[in-house]
Amino acid sequence: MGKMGSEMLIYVLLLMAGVLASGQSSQVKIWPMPASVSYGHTHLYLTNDFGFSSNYGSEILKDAFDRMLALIKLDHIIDANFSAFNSSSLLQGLHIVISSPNGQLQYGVDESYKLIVPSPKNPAYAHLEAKTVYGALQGLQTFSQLCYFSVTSRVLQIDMSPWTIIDQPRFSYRGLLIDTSRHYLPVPVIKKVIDSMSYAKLNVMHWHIVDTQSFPLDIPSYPKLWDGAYSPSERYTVADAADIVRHDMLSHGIICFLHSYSRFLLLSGNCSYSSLKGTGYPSLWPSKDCQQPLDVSSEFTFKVIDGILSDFSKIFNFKFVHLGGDEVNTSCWTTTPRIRNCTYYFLATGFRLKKRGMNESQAYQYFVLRAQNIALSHGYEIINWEETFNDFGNKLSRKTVVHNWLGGGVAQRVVASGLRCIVSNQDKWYLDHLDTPWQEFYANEPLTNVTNLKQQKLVIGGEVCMWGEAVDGSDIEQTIWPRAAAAAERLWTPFDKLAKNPRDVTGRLAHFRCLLNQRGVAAAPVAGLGRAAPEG
Ligand code: CP6
Repeated sequence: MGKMGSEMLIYVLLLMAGVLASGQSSQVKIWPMPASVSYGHTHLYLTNDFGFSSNYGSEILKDAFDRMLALIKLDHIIDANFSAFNSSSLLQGLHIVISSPNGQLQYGVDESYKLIVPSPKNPAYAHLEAKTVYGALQGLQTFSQLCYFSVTSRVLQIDMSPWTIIDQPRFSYRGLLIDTSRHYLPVPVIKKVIDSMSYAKLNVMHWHIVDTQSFPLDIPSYPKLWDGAYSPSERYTVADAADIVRHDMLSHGIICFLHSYSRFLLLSGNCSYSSLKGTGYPSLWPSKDCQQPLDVSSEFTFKVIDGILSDFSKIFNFKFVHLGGDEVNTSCWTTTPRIRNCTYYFLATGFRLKKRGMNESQAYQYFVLRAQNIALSHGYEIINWEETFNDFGNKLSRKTVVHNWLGGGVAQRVVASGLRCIVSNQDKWYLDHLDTPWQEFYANEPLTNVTNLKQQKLVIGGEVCMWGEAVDGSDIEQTIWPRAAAAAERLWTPFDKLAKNPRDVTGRLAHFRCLLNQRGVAAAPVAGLGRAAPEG
C-alpha cells in the first residue's frame, strides 16, 4: 500500500472509531440533546395535509403546531408525487395528549414530554404526550428538528424512525439577557430573539430595559421617566411591552421574563444621570454634580420605585423581578451634605442605625432591602446581583434568587446559605465577551463545587448575558448565536448526556446553527465568533 493508501486507511479507521465511540448520539441531530433518545433506521414522509389532534383544545397549542409546521416547510414547495410512496411510510399527523392541562405558564411549569414517531405499518400518527401545554411546546420543537425538506423526495421527511424521545430539562431557569438601555432594540428584533430562544429551549428572557444610558420604557405612574430615551421613537409603550409579553407567553412557552430596573434605579454603579436627564424628576438624584445612585435619603425615590413596580406588575405578570444591585458606587451619598446628614429619616423608618447614622454600606443595604420589600408587596419574588449577597446575604429576603456574574464561584456559598442561585459567570457566559469561544460556553457547569443534593436543587439554572454596549439590532443575532446554544444544552441536557469534551458536539452544533440560518436567524458560523486566536 502506498503512502496515500495507508494514510487514507488510517483516516477511515479514525472516522469509524469516532462514530463507534460517540455511539448513537453521533447520528442524532437534535439540539439540545434530549434526556433519552432511541431510534431506528426507516424513512417516513409527512402527508401534504399533515395535521394535529389533541384531547385538549388550546389556541396556544394550535398556533404552536402551525408555527412548527411552517418552520419545517421553510417555504419549500411540496410537489412530491404522493401516490408513488408506500402508504405505510406516510405520516398523517401528530396526536397530542395533555394530561394536566391547567398548568399556568410560570416559572417552574412542567416542561417534560414524550414524543413517539412510529415505525411504518404501525399507526400513521406520531404521538406527543406532556403534562402541560408548555411541555408539548418543547416536544414540538424537538419534532421540528426531526423533520426536514428532502430535495430528492420533494417532501417533508423524517429519518431513523421509529423514534422514542423522553425528555425534560435539567434546570428550570434557562435565560438570556438582552439590554435595551445601551442600544435600543426595535420590537420586531426582540420578538425574533424570543423566537430563536425557543428553538434552543431557552425559557427566560431577561429584559434589561433601562440603565444609565437610556430609559426607553413608558411608566404611566411617572410619565416623564421615558424622556430619558435616546429619542422619541426609541421607546416602548405599555402596549409594546404587553405585546412582547404576549408574543413571549402565548407563542413560545418562554416562562418568565424579567425586567430589571437595575442601574436605573441606581442601585448600581455609574447610573442614571443621563437616563434621567431632562426627565423632570431632579429630586431623584443626590445633586446636580453628583447624580447617581438615586438619593437614598429621599422618600420620593422609594415612591418612584413603588410606582414603577406597580406599573410593572400590570404588564409583567411573572414570578420574578430583577432588582439589580451590581457595581454600586455610593460616594455621592457621602459627598452630598443633605444625604450625609440625614439620619432622622432613617430612624423614622425604623432602620437600625448607629448613633451617628449609617455608613455608605449600611445605606446601600437599606436601599436594596427597601426595594426588595416594595417588590414583595407587589407579589414579586426577587433576583439581585451577587454583590448584595456578598455584602449582606443574611439580610436578604428568603425570596431572593442571587444572580452570579463575578468569577468567585459564589453559587456554592449562596446555596449553602439556603438561597437560590442563577449562574452567569462573566468569564464563561457573557456574550459581549467576543473572545469567549462556544466551547467555554458549553463547558461552564453551574453545579461546580456544589455536591450536596439539596443544595444542587437551589441552583435553579443560568443565564447568558448579551450586554448592549456594543451590539444593536444589526448584529445581535450573530453575537448571541451559536454560543448561546452551547449554554442552552448545558442547561437542558442531563449531566451524564453532556459531552465531556465540547469537541464531540461540534458537528451537531454546526447542524443546529444551519437550522437557525434556515429559519432566518443570522447565527454566526460555529468556527466564527469567539474562535481561538491563531497559534504562533
Ligand atoms: N451593565 C450592568 C453591565 C454590566 C453589569 N451590569 C457588565 C459588567 C461587566 C462586564 C460586562 C457587563 N454592562 N447593568 C454587571 C452585572 Cl465585563
